Amino acid sequence: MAVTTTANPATRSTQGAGAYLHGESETMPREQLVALQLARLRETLRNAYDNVPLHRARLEAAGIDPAAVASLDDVRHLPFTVKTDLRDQYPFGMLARPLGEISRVHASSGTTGKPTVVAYTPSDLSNWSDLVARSFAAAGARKGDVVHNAYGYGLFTGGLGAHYGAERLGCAVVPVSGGSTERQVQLIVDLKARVLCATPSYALAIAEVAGNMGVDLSKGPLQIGIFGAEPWSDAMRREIEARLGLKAMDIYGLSEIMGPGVACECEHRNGLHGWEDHFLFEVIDPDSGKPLPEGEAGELVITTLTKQALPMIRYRTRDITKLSTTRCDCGRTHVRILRVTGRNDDMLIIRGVNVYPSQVEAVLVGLPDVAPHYQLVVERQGSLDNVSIEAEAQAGVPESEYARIGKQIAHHIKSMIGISTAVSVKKPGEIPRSQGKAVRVRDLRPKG
Ligand code: DLL
Repeated sequence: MAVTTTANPATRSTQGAGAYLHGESETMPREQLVALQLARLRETLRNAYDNVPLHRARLEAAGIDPAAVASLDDVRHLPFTVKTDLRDQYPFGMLARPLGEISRVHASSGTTGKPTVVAYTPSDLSNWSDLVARSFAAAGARKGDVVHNAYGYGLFTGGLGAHYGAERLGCAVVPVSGGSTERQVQLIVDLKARVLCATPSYALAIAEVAGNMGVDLSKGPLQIGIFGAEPWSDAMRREIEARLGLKAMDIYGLSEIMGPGVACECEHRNGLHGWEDHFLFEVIDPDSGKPLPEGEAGELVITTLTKQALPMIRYRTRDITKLSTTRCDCGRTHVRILRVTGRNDDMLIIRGVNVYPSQVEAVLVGLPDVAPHYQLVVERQGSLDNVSIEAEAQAGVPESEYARIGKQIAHHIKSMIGISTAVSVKKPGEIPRSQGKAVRVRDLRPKG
């Protein structure tokens, strides 16, 4: 692949931070946005009903006539779609368009069984690029920026999704993907990347390798990080910002709905603007399935409004968050999705207390002598599950200190999260580093 390196700071756009790319859509009055959503919802239901047997059967069973949906409140009566539906319909059973109209396929690996396959028409790909470009602009990227894209290229939506979105914005993309981290450091410096795209855990790995190479990236060209694809805490955000000398912005998305760019932070960073002209967002109680009022935490449910190839009706993301439609100072009217703290599937129950790995991260990162790398280890002991924490000492800390550091971490975990758990402190480099999504939980329980 050719790498374009023509960007020059002197030719950069002079727009201020947080400038809108699609001003009219991004600041549309909410009543207008709701009317647009209703019209597009009807089209989506028609597409799903006419072209996807599973959706038609579910809508009929629920007694819903797509043409009769009169208001957005009716959404609560529509059936849910879940990840296993895609697996059961593997590979193309949920497509609303014939393969002759499909131009790209992505897939998520899935830990067990078949992957989840998703597909896009040319119009879907174009909307996706627009939304990633809009997200990047909200995060502070500009035409003319060099964008170092370290999201994985391939079946994962991160690499190509960010790539075409950055191109659409007018950036010069360095399509480096994950891995060969020393080379990444060199490229960031030599090509003067202003924007770094990566998972937050890989961004940290890049900073660490740079340090080992004697390169201080905090004094380098990077100004903006567009990080997502996994949960990360504010403590991690501060750590990454200090090490890389950039402003770290959160981007959210999932392959079943599109990929990166479903939602993104603006310069105010008080939630991620979910692009409501293309998606309908709800939060439900994960146990009862009932919609929750704005501001209450629950499972995010998303309905696509413009997707042709893979219309999704009330897709249960398993991600836990809250919504807010209060006005954002940036002027965008689109709903804010508060940072996703974790997935329902990643929640551990430690001695009766529900814990997400990101809560442990928030305690660990920033403690003196402790490096920002960790794993939670789940084991079966008799009939009970036991969870312990593996943390890592910072370089230069004598091993004789490890026991004291472990006790200190256990103390903080107890006082901040309320659980007593064993902590072992590892030597620098012993916790595996990620090149994509970090593995935060090592599950050693017997399978099956
Ligand atoms: O991770 C798409 C993506 C790529 C998003 C690059 C952002 C940047 P999947 O592999 O299908 O797609 O995984 C989707 O990752 O349901 C969340 O659990 C998690 N996730 C994604 N972004 C965030 C985020 C991509 N900003 C799953 N914060 C989602 C927390 C996130 N979790």
